Amino acid sequence: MGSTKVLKKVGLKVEDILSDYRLAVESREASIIGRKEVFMGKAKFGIFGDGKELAQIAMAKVFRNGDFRSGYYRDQTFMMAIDGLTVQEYFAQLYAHMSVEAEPASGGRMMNGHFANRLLDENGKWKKQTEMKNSSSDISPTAAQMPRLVGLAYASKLYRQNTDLHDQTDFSIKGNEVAFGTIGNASTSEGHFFEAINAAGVLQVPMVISVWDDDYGISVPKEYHTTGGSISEFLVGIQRAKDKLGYEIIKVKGWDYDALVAAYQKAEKVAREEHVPVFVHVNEITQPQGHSTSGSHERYKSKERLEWEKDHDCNVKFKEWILENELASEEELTKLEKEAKASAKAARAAAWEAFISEIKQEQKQATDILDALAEESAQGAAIIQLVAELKKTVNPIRLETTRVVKKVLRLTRNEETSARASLVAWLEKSEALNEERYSSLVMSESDEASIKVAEIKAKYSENSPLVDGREVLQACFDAALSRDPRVFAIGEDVGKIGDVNQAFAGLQDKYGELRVTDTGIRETTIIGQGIGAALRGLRPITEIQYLDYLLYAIQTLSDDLATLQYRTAGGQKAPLIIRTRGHRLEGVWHSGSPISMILGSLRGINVLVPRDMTQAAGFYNTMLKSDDPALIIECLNGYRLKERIPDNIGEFTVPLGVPEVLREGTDVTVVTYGSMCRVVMQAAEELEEIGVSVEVIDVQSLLPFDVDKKIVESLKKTNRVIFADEDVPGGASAYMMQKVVEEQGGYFHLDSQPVTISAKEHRPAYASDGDYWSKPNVETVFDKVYALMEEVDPQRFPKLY
Ligand SMILES: Cc1ncc(C[n+]2csc(CCOP(=O)(O)OP(=O)(O)O)c2C)c(N)n1
Ligand SMILES: [Mg+2]
Repeated sequence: MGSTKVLKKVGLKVEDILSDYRLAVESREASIIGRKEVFMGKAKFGIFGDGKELAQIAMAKVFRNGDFRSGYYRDQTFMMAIDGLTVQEYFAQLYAHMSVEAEPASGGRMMNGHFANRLLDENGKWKKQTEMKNSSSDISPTAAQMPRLVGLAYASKLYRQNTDLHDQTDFSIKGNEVAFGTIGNASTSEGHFFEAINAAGVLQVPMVISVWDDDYGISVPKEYHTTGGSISEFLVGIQRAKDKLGYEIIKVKGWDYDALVAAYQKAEKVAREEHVPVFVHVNEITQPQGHSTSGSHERYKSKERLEWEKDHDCNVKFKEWILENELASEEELTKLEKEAKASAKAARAAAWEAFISEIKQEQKQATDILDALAEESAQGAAIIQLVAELKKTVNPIRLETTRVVKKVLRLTRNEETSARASLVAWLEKSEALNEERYSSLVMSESDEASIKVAEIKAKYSENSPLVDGREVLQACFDAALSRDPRVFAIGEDVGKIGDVNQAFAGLQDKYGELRVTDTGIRETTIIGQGIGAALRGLRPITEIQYLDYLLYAIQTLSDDLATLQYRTAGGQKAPLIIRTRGHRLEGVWHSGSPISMILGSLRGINVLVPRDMTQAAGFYNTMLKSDDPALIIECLNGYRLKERIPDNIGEFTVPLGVPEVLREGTDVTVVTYGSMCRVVMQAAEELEEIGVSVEVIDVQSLLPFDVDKKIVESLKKTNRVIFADEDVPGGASAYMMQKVVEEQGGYFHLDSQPVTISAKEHRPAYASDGDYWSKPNVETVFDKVYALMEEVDPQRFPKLY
């Protein structure tokens, strides 16, 4: 084919094509040098995008401002092609350069190959997404990018179809943005992949999902992963037809430049214009350096396969194509390759210099003080030796200096010199810096942080109606939906019937199907749908029907949502509210008590456990004012209990981390939450009848927990404490005990050993008797409190049984 014909076919100029080639070579060179850096000990681990350059360059051509990517660790070339990553930043991440300026995706917190742009400014406020090319932040678990991808695409549907959102131009221009996903072939075996593919097909959202198919997942070939060996053939049933909604499926080879360009032009057009999801299967992709720095692919690929990979290397094929079509000469390309390689080398050197000079500078500040201290100290010789060894380190890292400083402070513990004082000051400053570097931003630190939302007390008047608890929530959600068009609720049975307990009853009729929406039974993509939409400026309330089913979504919640602010060092946020109901119903899968699982896996998300629907409503109002995510667990057995609707139902807020004393007492403090509040209050009344005075505290919010350390005040009065809940022994009751007895220093005020009350080690058996002998009840609480009193005064409180 003549060169003009070719240019016409791909719709590109020669210089564009040569610039693509240059980028392909530069990105490849970055992969090659990156691997060497790891083997030289300058970085801990490396995973690279070599072999996958060309498809990414083609995809980048149709990626516009406002669009979003949700991908994985192979996408460096795409990120470079959209100007979302420099080669220097790429290396800064490889080295773990703890600086947002040097490494904007994660401030050095994430492993190499984990990409993201900064959606937030330095104050944690949204930047204009419609003026940027956006990439949601990658995570390592395979296919974990899929649930979020559904939400990123779903946001476009809402922005297009809900005209009340058309003025949100920082986030969307009438829903014209496409969400591009990428995933490895082997990762398509995960449940998350299938759930997300189905969800996006049902929802009909503008999503283009590409599979980078290199036939392997580490060492395991495709026949172990995919029925029939081809994911696009597996999925033929989702192909749309005249009378059937579905996907457009496109199959293309990963080394075929003009076919790739055409494939992505088509994919984008269908997704952007028609809001139809597109599945792009890019096969015949290679892995020139194998999977990662953890091993070589010669161990598991045959000689023939390795040979085939050499021949089908996309950069090699691209060069052949350029030459065949006479778009450039061999010499021109060689010159271009040289330049690209030199540029990658220079970027590596600059990244290393920036990274290592900061560390060396910090080390030098410490060694200067150490040198001075050696002169003054009786331990001089030992210090000189430690410092000499430290200075010898070839590629120093921070911990080596800190270790030496701490050793020297131990050696000189009996000395008091100004140099030693300077060393202590150095350590304190360094620890504060490292706290900031490694442990900040688990939660939002903006002025919208949930912890900063001020309390507005609920107001009542004579006319405040007494209703079923669910109606309190219904009034709260009604107010939220009418106040803010960005708020929407989704979940199983949430739409038409207004959820299984009817807190949204009638609200779909009032606000329409886009605001209060039924979903399929697919917990992890319900959460992903929320995360993606929240990333794009919306305010989703996503419902998990019963707390026990949170397990289906726990991976997405834990790995994606909970880590988001932290792993991006404040570059991204998803203020998602997850609504669910738990604590108490009946049986093994409806008992709603896996609270320690939640506390253990969801740091980064507020975990709120309101005792009734009014407190729950206050938490919803608080969270809708904040930019943090929260899990709000309503009491399953509380929807029909009578409560009064506050007059300011849409405004009042319940502050986070503030426990409430439900009943004052002097003998024993019982700390509890959720449905157990009513159980403990009943037991307290019965104990009062025999002369035991119980103080009952509802912690209300487990994460954060009692931020002003108020509970210990109660222990100062009662000197006895019980932590009661419905989780397993050693679960959330032990968590509360650690907080109060250890963190708050409650230990110093105790005259009796601290006690926990929990459910049994198994899950509750079915029906009322099963519940009675599996979970704590009024009698359990009565007996435990009584036993404490018996120990104090056996005369007054003789053995009961
Ligand atoms: C949930 C989970 N299981 C296992 C791994 C370890 N792992 C990392 S990459 C990988 C193979 C992925 O292969 P594929 O999806 O084909 O992507 P490729 O690396 O070939 O581009 C595995 C098993 C992981 N990161 N996450
Ligand atoms: Mg693969």
